[in-house]
Amino acid sequence: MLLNDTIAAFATSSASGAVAVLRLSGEKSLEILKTLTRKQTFEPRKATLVNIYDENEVLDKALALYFKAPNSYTGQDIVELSLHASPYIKTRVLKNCFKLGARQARAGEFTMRAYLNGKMDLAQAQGVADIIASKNKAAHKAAINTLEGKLSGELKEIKDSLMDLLAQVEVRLDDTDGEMQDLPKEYIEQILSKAQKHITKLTNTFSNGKFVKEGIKTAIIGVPNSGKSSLLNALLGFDRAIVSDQSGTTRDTLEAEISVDGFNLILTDTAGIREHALDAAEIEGMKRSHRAAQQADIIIFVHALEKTELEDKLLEQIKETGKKIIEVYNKADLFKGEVKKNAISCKTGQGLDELKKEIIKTIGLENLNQDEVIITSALHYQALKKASEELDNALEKSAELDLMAAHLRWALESLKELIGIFTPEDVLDIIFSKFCVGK
Ligand SMILES: Nc1nc2c(ncn2[C@@H]2O[C@H](COP(=O)(O)OP(=O)(O)OP(=O)(O)O)[C@@H](O)[C@H]2O)c(=O)[nH]1
Ligand SMILES: [Mg+2]
Repeated sequence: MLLNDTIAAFATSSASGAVAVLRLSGEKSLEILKTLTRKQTFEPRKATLVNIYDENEVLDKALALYFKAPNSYTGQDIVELSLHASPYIKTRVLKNCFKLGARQARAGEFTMRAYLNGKMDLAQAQGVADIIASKNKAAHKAAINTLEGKLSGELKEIKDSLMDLLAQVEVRLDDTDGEMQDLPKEYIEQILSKAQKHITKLTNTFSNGKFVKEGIKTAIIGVPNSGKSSLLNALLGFDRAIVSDQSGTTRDTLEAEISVDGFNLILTDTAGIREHALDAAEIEGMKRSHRAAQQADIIIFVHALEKTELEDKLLEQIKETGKKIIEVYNKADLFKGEVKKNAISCKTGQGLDELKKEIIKTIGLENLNQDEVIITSALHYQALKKASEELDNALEKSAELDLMAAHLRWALESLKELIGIFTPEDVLDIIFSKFCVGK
């Protein structure tokens, strides 16, 4: 990991737009800016309108911003150029930066530098990636909390209490003359249990965190013609899937996303499942329906108007997946007489708002406190789980000080890895490669 070279990349997407922001970080940034603009002085943090030159030609009129180290995102000298977003201008300016000694930044390299220079810890760096990726209110809130250091704060609190305990244990292990007073077993256990509880509180949020970050996979399953595609369309608010009165209309699975109460639902419409398929394509379609059910977080089982033996059989099969299932009775507009529970009509929209609420409730997100820290990263979850296991071991050995200390050290290592005090380089690479280039 070279911190010394100067890196360059566009921080804005390559899709069309009016402005493209080119970002440089490293020692040569200011020199490169001066050469590109033929201007000798730049006041830090002050936007300046400049000409960008290439050979003797004015290539663009741009806005230049210079951040002087260490007061920048990466902690190094940073230059940001807002260029006109012509692919032609962008390529020429970037090439010139390379000619002047910069190199292409790798994915996440700016944030990695920010982390390595102590501008943020690893948990916060993850927050940066999450906030860029956030597609809905809940994911955004969780990312902001992480970015602002709420998760880091909680981790630090746990870490500090355990470090303190470890220090007290270690002096006693070194004290071969037995001059120090023993640490009461209850005291050790109390500290370990408290940390353990705190970690468990965090890991418990991960089941929800996954839904917050990735959305809730919702498969729509049922026999042919029950109105699955109609339901997808009705929830989406437009005609995405083909609907017809013929059985076996849908063959391929079809995905569409909607937002409910700030959460993302990833809806999958599937082929109706029946015993005798018309052709090979329908057989393959039905296979995919079963697969969609297997992969879903929750299943909406759409009952047909007439309950048949086949339908009962299918429902039993679907129940075997062990997934959460919401049964709905579609075409309520055609029902006469008593109103069934979970009656919906894709035609009139009856019951659809209730269905959306039911999904959020069944998944367990209804009472999610979005102000609290939520673990959304699998890496964070694994590190916390490992720390938790080691604390369990430490608690078990609380009477044997040296063994207890060993487990405590391992628990601390996991926590430190999470915050990034002690993180192997390959792990860093994995984390930062998930970023976009230019961040
Ligand atoms: N009256 C009424 N008709 C509906 C309703 N929902 C769907 N239909 C009709 O039911 C028929 C089947 O609808 P689809 O949405 O294609 O059913 P599907 O479950 O996707 O069917 P396959 O793709 O063949 O498995 C169509 O003629 C729809 O217009 C409803 O709420 N009320
Ligand atoms: Mg269909």
